[in-house]
Amino acid sequence: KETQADEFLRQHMDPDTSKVTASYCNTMMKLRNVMGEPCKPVNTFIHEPLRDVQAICLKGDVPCKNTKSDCHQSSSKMRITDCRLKKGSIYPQCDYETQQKRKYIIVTCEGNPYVPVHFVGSV
Ligand code: UMF
Repeated sequence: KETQADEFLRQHMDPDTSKVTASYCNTMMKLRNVMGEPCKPVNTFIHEPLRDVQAICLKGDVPCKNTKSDCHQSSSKMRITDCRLKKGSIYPQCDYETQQKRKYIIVTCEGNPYVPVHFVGSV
């Protein structure tokens, strides 16, 4: 069974990609099997080394806006791609806009080792 940590890797990690094209999100959302029914509205991929993303859990505690337990914010901006569902897009034709950004990211972490399990957002 896929752990929450493995799910985070599948849905949010793409360290080896630096430049993305306009079709990146449509390709990746399918390839990583992120498209459920209904289409997932927003999903972010992170283009930084895994160790740097895992390190976020060890510092940078910030309050969570939702109910999730323990939020951590990166101390530096990270290269990310936000995939946003286009208006009017209906499952199974989930059509995504690809937006490359450099922002601080916020994750929740769990377990031992204490690793990222949810992507909360970017600021
Ligand atoms: N989410 C992102 O991927 N990026 C954002 O900037 C905001 C949200 O919050 C629910 C889901 O929205 C999260 O799922 C996250 F994937 C996505 O499985 P997760 O990571 O908790």
